[in-house]
Amino acid sequence: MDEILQKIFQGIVEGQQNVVAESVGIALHAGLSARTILDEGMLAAMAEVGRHFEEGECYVPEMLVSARAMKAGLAKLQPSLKQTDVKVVGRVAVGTVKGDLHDMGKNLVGMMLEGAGFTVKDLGVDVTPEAFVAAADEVDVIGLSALLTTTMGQMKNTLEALDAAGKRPKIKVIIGGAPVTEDFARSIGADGYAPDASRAVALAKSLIN
Ligand code: B12
Repeated sequence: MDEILQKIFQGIVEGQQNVVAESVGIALHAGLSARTILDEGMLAAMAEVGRHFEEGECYVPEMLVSARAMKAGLAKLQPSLKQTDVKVVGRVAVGTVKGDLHDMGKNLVGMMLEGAGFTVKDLGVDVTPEAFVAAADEVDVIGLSALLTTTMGQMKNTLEALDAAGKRPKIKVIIGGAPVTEDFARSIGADGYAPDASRAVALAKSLIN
């Protein structure tokens, strides 16, 4: 792996915010693409942190400092993920479902959608089905994120709340997050699933055209 990508990777694993922010700047300056930095440096590092946690080699506080370091890197990367002069192609509300506090996947999806010309309303984390329903009139697509197997059920609850409030089929609902699958999306009646942020953009575009 490129030396600077290795530094970003290690910086996230070790939770060194300044090292990560600085190294992302250096990598961009050296001409590495935002996508390479994101995929090979940052997302690979978060996956590694997840593996360490699963194997009992790190705990929640370490995951949190890694998450902060990742966010510092994302802030540096954000302008490069956005294209210039893109027209508004649609409106999306994104949020992490009730009971779930993981926000980086949701943030990344929001950033990439914005970069592709969508207007994005970020509803935050721990979002109740009622809050998604309240946002439904202002957008074309709602994006639900869940990182825990225990909160995936809230996606179904949110879809049911949107149905009960008569917001569908006008609103398209897309879902994602590490434990979520295409089959799960189909089983709860979501309009689509994407495994990552760039495919989330393609999916949102395909649903509003
Ligand atoms: C960082 C982290 C945390 C941080 C979160 C900080 C933050 N601000 O987000 C903190 C420390 C708070 C945390 C807490 C917990 N965590 Co945690 N966490 C992680 C970790 C290491 C990384 C997650 C991450 O940010 N990944 C990077 C992002 C960019 O990827 P992503 O979220 O998958 O998003 C991408 C796609 O999924 C997709 N996507 C995401 N959302 C959406 C939405 C739409 C609409 C679409 C289309 C696509 C899409 O696109 C994104 C970009 O490509 C994961 C491990 C892992 N491998 O996922 C564990 C992990 C998710 N956590 C886990 C656990 C168990 C917990 C805790 C319960 C631990 C505890 N005992 O307290 C708590 C739960 C707190 C809560 N109520 O939410 C487990 C979940 C196990 C399970 N099967 O349910 C994991 C898998 C770790 C593990 N291997 O055991 N965690």
